[in-house]
Amino acid sequence: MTDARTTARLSAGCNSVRLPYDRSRVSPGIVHLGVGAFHRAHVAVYVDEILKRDSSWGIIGASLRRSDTRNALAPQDFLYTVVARDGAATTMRAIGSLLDVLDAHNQNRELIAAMTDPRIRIVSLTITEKGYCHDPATGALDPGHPDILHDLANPTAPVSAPGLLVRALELRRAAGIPPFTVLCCDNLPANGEVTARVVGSFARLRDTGLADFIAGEVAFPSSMVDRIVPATTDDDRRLVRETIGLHDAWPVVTEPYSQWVIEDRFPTGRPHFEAVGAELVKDVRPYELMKLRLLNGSHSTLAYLGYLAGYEFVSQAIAEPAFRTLIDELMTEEVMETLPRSVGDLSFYPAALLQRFANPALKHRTWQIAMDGSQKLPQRLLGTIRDRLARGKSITRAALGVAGWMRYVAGVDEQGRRIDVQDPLAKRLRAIADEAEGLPARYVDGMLRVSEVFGDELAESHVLRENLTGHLASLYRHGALQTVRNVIGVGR
Ligand code: CS2
Repeated sequence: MTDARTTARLSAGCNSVRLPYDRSRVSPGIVHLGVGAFHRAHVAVYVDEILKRDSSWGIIGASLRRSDTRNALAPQDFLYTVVARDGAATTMRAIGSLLDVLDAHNQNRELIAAMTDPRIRIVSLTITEKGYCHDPATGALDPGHPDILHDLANPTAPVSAPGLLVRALELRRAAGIPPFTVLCCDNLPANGEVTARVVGSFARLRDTGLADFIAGEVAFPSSMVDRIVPATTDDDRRLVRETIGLHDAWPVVTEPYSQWVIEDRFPTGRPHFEAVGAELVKDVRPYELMKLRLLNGSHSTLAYLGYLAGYEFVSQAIAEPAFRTLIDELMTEEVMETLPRSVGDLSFYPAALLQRFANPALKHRTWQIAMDGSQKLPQRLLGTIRDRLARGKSITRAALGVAGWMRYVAGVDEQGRRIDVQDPLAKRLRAIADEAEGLPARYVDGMLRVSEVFGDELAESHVLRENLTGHLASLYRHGALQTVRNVIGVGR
């Protein structure tokens, strides 16, 4: 931080930062909930391009959990640098589409006022899987979730995304302002439907008239988002400072690749997204399945097994030939067959993903991806497993990913060190591991009863149970790397 004092800070007043549009003329058209690194390297970049053509789509961001993003970005007028890197090249650009970042707790009234502003026509979301306060296995709202209970008791000062959306829609309805479109940009299958379901259920718990209004008037298009964006580090800040000569408190470092597929359902208007590289389609589902099962399913598998094998970063894990083969086989021999044909020829996709994972310029921690597994596994690996079991096909590799998660959330690594397991269910999962006293079959049995993750049907599958028990026994006995080595090639 001494650097901040000695180096001029990125700010709008600084001549070195030139945007290709007049930022003083930009007005807000989008409120975005969840201004993490991903949003700032993805939607905010597409919108930055839009602003060259149409200045009415600036973004007001909101952080639902932390105030650090606002604190870092406010002194630099919410400008920041996006650094796109791979082994060959590094490019940097300043992004000006974010006009403000509000802290949902300390600036709750301002946030609700922004969401009620008639200029806002879209509220988009990247609040991560757990932000939906839902049951990951079914996608239904969890009415006992602490944030939901809070918002039911305090409907005018909500803290959850469903609570904020419902309150703002209620105020807009009362004021005769047309509703905004809710655009989910999280890694969930049918993410628009999931959002509509949790928002609708929450509204119904509050007021059935309001729930009917939302069901009839508000659009919740689905979208598939893709860009690998690791958490920002001090090394990233240093790189930006050395390159542009300015201190940026919160740049984001990402890969060159970016994809956004959006269901075209925006009754209250939208930016010309197709002009800036997004794909507007009728049905996003095939794209979501492709991305969640191939990319995210591989990512989670690599994260758990890679962490256990001692790899800090994804690029290190994928450089290990056994891991690379496992992930390649997971995609080509297990996931691909489960994907709808309508998504087109995907033969290029696994190799392209392996190359993205190998990007040596990204310091993407296996620990970061390992977070919140209970919320991620259903759509990343369990869907593949369910579909394959229904066809009587082998699930060896996908089940190894799930067993890796079980081994990981037990909370102790292969060297006996504590793992910092970040997951809303962490305590409960750890208790199940402890009760199993090292017996894989007992541990698997306890885990399969976690219905928020496995639902009812998978818990009954003997094939899944046997696969998980065998893998887990091997993970404990031989370690992750040896287990991966033993598994690759199996079932050919
Ligand atoms: C990752 C994703 O952290 C994770 O769980 O799998 O954030 C992944 O990098 C993105 O979905 C890529 O689009």
